[in-house]
Amino acid sequence: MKIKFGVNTLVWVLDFSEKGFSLLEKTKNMGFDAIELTPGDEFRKMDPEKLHKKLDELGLEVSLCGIFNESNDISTDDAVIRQRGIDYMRDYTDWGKEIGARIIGGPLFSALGKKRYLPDEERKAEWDRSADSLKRIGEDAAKKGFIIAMEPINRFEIDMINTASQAIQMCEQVDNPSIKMMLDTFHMNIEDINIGDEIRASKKHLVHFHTCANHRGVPGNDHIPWGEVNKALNDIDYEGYGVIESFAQGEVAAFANIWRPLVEDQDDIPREGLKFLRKALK
Ligand SMILES: [Mn+2]
Repeated sequence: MKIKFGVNTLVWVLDFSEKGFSLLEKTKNMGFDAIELTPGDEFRKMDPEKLHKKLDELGLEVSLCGIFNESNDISTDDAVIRQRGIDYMRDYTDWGKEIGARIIGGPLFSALGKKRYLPDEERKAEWDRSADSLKRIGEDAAKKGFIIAMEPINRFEIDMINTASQAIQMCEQVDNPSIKMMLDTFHMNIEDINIGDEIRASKKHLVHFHTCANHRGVPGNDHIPWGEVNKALNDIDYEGYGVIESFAQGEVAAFANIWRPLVEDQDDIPREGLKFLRKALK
């Protein structure tokens, strides 16, 4: 399998910015093929040319991670807010293209943290509004050769797409070659019935993958069925990235409901994780 490994900057910081440029070297020195940047709105302040040059010098590939919040939620009934989300994706992909990225992953269908009881018809209306917004985002992204990878997120963090099969359903409804899906073993461990089967079922749409421990600590020192993950990714000839994602201790960790140190040294998550994943997924 031609998997390449990356690490998400959330392992160290909340919003990646120019202050975090040393993470690029650090990632390269750890032996990763790619870095996944989560800049939040900081991307607007970063010179894409400078970043692209730095990545090229290091020989590091790059992917992006994004979220929506209540101010730019593409599924809400307020057209002004939906448009803000569509504009955000246009700007983010413009910038992303300039740094040499071509994929953005994340729960890019609704606002992170939205969790409500809704009558069925309202839930369906939200879903359809999200699909319509994604069609517009996809039209723009396709022109740039960019791909949006929708990530199912567990029930405690979002109330729209929690499982692989829901993400497949959204891909099929949107029906645009630039609107695809990703999976994350941390979320799959909570929501999916059989991790291998769901990976295989996602074959047509799966373009990105987060290789996380079930507790967000070191992958391999956990109970994810990595042998089954490896078999399933090989069965579908997966060729994308495998990205380690965790959350820096302190404020960033609290954002992800992590209330205890997962490791003594935060660098152990990517360093030890990569060592394990290179043997486990191949
Ligand atoms: Mn993830």
